Amino acid sequence: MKKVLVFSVVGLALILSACAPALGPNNVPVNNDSSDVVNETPTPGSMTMENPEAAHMMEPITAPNVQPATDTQGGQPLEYREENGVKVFELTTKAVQWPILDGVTVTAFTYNGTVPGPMIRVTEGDQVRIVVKNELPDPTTIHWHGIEVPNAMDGVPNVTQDPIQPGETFTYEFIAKPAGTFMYHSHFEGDIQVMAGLYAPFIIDPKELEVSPPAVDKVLMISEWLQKDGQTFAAMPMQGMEPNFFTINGKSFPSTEEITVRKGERVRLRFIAIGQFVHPMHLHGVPFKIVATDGHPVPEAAQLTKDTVSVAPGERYDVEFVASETGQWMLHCHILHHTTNDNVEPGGLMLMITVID
Ligand SMILES: [Cu+2]
Repeated sequence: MKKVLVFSVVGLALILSACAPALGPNNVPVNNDSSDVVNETPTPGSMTMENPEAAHMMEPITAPNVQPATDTQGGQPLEYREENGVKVFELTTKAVQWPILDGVTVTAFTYNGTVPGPMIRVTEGDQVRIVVKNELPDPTTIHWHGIEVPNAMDGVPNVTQDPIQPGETFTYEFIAKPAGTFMYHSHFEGDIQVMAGLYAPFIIDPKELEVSPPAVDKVLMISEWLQKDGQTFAAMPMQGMEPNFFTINGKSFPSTEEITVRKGERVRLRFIAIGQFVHPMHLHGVPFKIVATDGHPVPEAAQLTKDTVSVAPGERYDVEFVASETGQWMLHCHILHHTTNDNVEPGGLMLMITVID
């Protein structure tokens, strides 16, 4: 009986509010016709449908005759040759079938056939030259994220350079500075090409050698994938395009690499988020100190002690800890959907740190 009465009162109030004109600030009537509201604020998905130029971002990543990757581990140091004091690196962009997990392979756009691409590691002040050959079906450019390069080397298509067309070669050259954790990635249709795998670490070591370098110094590049019915799409924070696979250095757990360290040794992890989602990375067992942000050292007195650090797209955090207890300690993202493979746990952004005696 009481319920009926409550419903009647609520129902009456709704009818009255629907009949009376809604009042905005200063009692000015506002137009609350719902059809207008729908037209004025379309959802991203409907924007894409209505905008043919944007529709390509919802198409699968494809290239003619994509071959399986021949290397299985990404982010490995890239060899260089010296020419008149210049360190010369060679990169080729190409599509490969990249295994992120046993039985799961994505169609990836890569530097030299791996995800992430090879690590460029030099010393502060080095003159570096990077020769880029584009073997993708689409134009591309490379942006040297966080590195203080001359404007013409910044890699922004149609602003600082013409896009590198398929089959073309472009040469970047600059002095590596400052020291720190950086990366390089595509800046052409970044929403597609970066999500397809065109990213890699770029580490600039300080001129003065570290007095006591850590026993383990590991770069961890984090990204996301959307793999549906054997096709790969550029994952993004948009309805219908959300990721279902998550990778650290191009691999999902349990295919992520294991880090082994002796008890008492110091570990440095360089987190780099290159996808389109934030990842609060959490370490079991011991806390860590944040020793550098976006490549720049944090003064000791300002170093936060934490066990979770949120790494947003484009950010880098260098963290350090001493492995003080033996055992298998897990490092994982604390958005727990990100520790699944196609919605099945465990998977995704998990990595095991094994501390031995
Ligand atoms: Cu996450």
